[in-house]
Amino acid sequence: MGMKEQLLTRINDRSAVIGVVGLGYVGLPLAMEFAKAGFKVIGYDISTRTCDSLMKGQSHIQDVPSAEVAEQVKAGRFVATDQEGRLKECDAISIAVPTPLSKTRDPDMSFVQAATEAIARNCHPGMLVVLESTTYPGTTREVMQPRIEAQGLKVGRDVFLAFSPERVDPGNPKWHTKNTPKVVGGVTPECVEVASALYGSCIDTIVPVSSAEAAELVKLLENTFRAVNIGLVNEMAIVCDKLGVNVWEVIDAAATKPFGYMKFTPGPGIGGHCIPLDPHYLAWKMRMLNYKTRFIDLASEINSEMPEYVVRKVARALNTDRKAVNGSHILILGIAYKKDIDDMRESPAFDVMRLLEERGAIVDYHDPYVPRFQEHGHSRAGVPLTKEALEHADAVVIVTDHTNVDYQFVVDHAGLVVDTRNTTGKTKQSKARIVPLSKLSEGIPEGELAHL
Ligand code: SAJ
Repeated sequence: MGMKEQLLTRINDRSAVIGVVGLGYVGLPLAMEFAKAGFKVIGYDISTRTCDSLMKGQSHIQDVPSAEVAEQVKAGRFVATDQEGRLKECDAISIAVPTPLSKTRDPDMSFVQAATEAIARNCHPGMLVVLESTTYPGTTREVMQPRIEAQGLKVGRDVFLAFSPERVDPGNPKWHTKNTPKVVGGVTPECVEVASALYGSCIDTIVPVSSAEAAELVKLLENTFRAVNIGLVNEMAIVCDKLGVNVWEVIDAAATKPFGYMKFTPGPGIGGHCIPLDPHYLAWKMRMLNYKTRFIDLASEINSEMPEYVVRKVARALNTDRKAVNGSHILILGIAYKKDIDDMRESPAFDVMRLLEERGAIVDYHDPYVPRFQEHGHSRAGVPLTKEALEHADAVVIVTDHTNVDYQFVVDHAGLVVDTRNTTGKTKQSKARIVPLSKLSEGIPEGELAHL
């Protein structure tokens, strides 16, 4: 029986040992799905603290309940370790490590390279390796394959190598690792077959594609699609501002089209570990091939200008009250990168706060999901959302629209609210002067406009 048949048998009878490298928002949910499917799972992470807390049954990932971790640890189906030598015991390994951008917005492949080295030092005949981290097309074949074959193992015969993009949407109440279709592309057809069998053991829908490059590009298309369309609606917000039109009304009306349209909403910029970064992996690869990906570059330009656009709106709104930004007290509502999560990575709120402080504003923030964060080596705490805090602020700026904030309370006690997310569109007329993202007006309460 060949290596492929042996591995398929061990996957089918659940005797295969599965490794997951990187126990973050992608790796930990995946490890739990493999464990729940009946496999023994070895989670490898370089953070000893993460491994220790997981072994105590504590989850650091919002979408993974601690009870689930504790159950799998207790059942002996999941172990978290910072010892890379444990990877030797694995028949299949999924890599879910970060792929950030460097300061010059070039791919930072250091985590993928470190994981590849750890696996190369511990791989053996019959092993399947799957890269899940978002990366430029060609990584699996150009970076991982040579390193593994340098161990004297032939990909497609002795070992199997595939790419399968992660599609985790943190905080999504409906779509999880198990029910989100899983694209799988391999370096050879045998690699696709084995990787599809592995993921098919615990994920409802498998979508095999013909190559690792195709799978790498699927992910980049998905997230470039988002970045470009968010850039489009952000530009539409600026267009509506200049025309004095409510961009939210335009978008909501356009969204009634039952075909050929998909709703995106403007905001103060884009954050997260996917959308602002992933498209630049493709742009970088294409630059190496002397091609300029203009859509990606333009979307990035517009999206990264939005914090400045918001700060200009705040300055104009304060000016209407004969106030300068300099010396004004400004309360930012919501600093996570999107609503109802605690993740702040790449959040545009930090750009808005920085730009306001550079102009001399005294900035506080309130975010029920982010009570404090580390800034320049020291801890910065949010303030409670009280009547006094709202009355004290010269301007309140809604940057992230968490559902659990009482926006009626905000508009009842604040004097000026700059709303970048249209959360006040549903509040009753109140004391506050509300300035929306696109200039409907800068002074007339929304309710009175209906008669103009
Ligand atoms: N944003 C807008 N307008 C929109 C949508 C998003 O301004 O219409 C902003 C958000 O506020 C946020 C950023 O863009 O700052 C990213 O938002 P996102 O909804 O894309 O959320 P992410 O970053 O969590 O994206 C993830 C992605 N998942 C992966 O890449 C694995 C993405 O592919 C998902 O489609 C997305 O979740 C989702 O569906 O929400």
